[in-house]
Amino acid sequence: MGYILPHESNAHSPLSSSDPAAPGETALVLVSHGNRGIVLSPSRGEIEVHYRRSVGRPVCGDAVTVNHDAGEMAAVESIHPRRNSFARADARFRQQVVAANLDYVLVVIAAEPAPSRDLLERYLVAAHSLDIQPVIVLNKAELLADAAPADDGPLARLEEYAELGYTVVRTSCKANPGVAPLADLIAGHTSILVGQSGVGKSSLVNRLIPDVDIQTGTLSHSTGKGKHTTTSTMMYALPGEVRDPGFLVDSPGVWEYGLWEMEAGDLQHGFVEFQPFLGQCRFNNCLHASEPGCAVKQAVDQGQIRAWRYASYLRLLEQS
Ligand SMILES: Nc1nc2c(ncn2[C@@H]2O[C@H](COP(=O)(O)OP(=O)(O)O)[C@@H](O)[C@H]2O)c(=O)[nH]1
Ligand SMILES: [Mg+2]
Ligand SMILES: [Zn+2]
Repeated sequence: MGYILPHESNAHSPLSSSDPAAPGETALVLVSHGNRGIVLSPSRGEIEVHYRRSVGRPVCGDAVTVNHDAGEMAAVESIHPRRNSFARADARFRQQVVAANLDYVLVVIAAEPAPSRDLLERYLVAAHSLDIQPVIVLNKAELLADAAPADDGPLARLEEYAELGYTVVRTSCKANPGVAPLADLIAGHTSILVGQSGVGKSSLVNRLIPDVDIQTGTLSHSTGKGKHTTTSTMMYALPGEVRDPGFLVDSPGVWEYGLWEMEAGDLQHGFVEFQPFLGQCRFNNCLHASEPGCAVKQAVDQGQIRAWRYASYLRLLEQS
């Protein structure tokens, strides 16, 4: 394979300057379990690697330095600094990193199962706090084609999310409009699919990646188990441009609801329309709840911030 790694296509890329046969080659982690994984090596394609004990735990999307002369199996010597990372909450609500160096968090929602209240806000806040651009994907779009939803949940507010500046993409794995608009958006980028179980994330992967079974087979043949498993977070290469195809991370089943507890102070940065008003409150540690002289609350009263977004903020604040 002739892939180059995402974001390393420029002249000062570590790849362009390195001898492909040299021990210290930069490779991209596609799947990682325990102390092993599969990386995409510019010189050797997809190869199994183990991690030196000192290295820590690479995740999909990590750029790592691989030593091909380390013995039977190539060894990861180091993890390059991460541009960002996506995390889920573990059982104690602590952040656990599952993928790194992402361009987009694709937050998938659908009419069925209907999104729970504040789910979309929670994902948007998470993406902002992790410094990754969120994209709202309405899958099963054909189910909403003729009937606008009666409720006041996110499905009825997609236009307003677009007005707030979010990219909203409609897809269907069963009918029009298909997945082409999403394919165009994510080509050449690295993205992760998140959202409730049943909204169609795996169906989107199957539509977006024609050889997904082959890639899954290769990636599953890792870590000594060698069996076809879809229980791990995996990074797939998108079709198209061989030199810079883009990648898509799917995270089967495990962490679809699990967002970590957010800091009260982080929350406000996840609401894009609050930003012009932050720093203008009477108290510099204002959480914009019931404090006097709150510029955010005043903006709500004057119609510059939507009341339903502010209400969602207050609910998330209460839960934080
Ligand atoms: N009507 C409709 N059903 C879909 C669509 N995409 C996926 N599904 C169905 O939704 C169910 C859950 O899909 P799946 O991809 O497993 O969701 P995941 O849990 O998010 O990975 C399956 O029965 C799919 O066939 C769509 O665009 N329209
Ligand atoms: Mg799935
Ligand atoms: Zn305030």
